[in-house]
Amino acid sequence: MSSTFATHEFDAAALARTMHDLHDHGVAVVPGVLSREEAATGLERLWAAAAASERRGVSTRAETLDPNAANIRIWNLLDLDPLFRRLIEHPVSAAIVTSLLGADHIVSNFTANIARPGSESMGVHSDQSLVTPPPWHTACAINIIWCFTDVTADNGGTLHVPGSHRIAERDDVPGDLAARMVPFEAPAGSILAMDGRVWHTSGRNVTTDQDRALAFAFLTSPWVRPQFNHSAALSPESQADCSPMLRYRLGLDLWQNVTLGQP
Ligand SMILES: O=C(O)CCC(=O)C(=O)O
Repeated sequence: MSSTFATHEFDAAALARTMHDLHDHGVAVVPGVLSREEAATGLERLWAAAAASERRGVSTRAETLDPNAANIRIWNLLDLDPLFRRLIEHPVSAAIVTSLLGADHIVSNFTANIARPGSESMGVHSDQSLVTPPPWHTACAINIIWCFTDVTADNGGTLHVPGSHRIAERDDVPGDLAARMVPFEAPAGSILAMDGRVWHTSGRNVTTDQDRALAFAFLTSPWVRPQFNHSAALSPESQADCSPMLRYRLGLDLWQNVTLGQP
């Protein structure tokens, strides 16, 4: 994949449909944001990033998150490959996130989870509940989930509870959340936009021969503290490669009190 992507047809009507789904269900799938070839290249680069992370001494095994070693976690995508710096600024993603959170949204982190055969579900959570206290009446976080492989119920499609973005307090989380979960399914090249308030978990990969590779761009309102310290995480070379808008979203400049143009 080059640093630019094949043009994707995402007009005002497609954005309106996506925002309608996000509003009603808390999730929206947009197929074909990347071509299948671009997704395949993205998958190669993801594996290369995993190897580079291990070489740096940053383990791709998250023992506190995943029940076994079949999940490969890649934490610092934005520093590991320029492809991911381009992807986080993809116009389809930017249009959706700007519609939900506003033009001044920021990047909390961008990580990947490759669920290999035999992987099991992690704990159920909502991402917004990890970065802000309740009540969660409005969205201040969103995940743009990039599919580098086909994603199915069997290969570990993210399990989520449609409509759970309306849960405002921890006490309102239903006891039978697990029973209400449905898998997210989409062809390689799609994105899943998931409101940060949706309760979800990784699916179990019950196949014997299919990897499920997803990258999670987690974006928030500007007043939410990012989960990653991008100034520390990005090398000077990676920082120099960021556009002015990406520098703003990553908090790389000394002074944040800027007037933003529209992304
Ligand atoms: O891999 C998945 O399907 C979900 C991952 C997730 O929710 C997380 O890492 O917080």
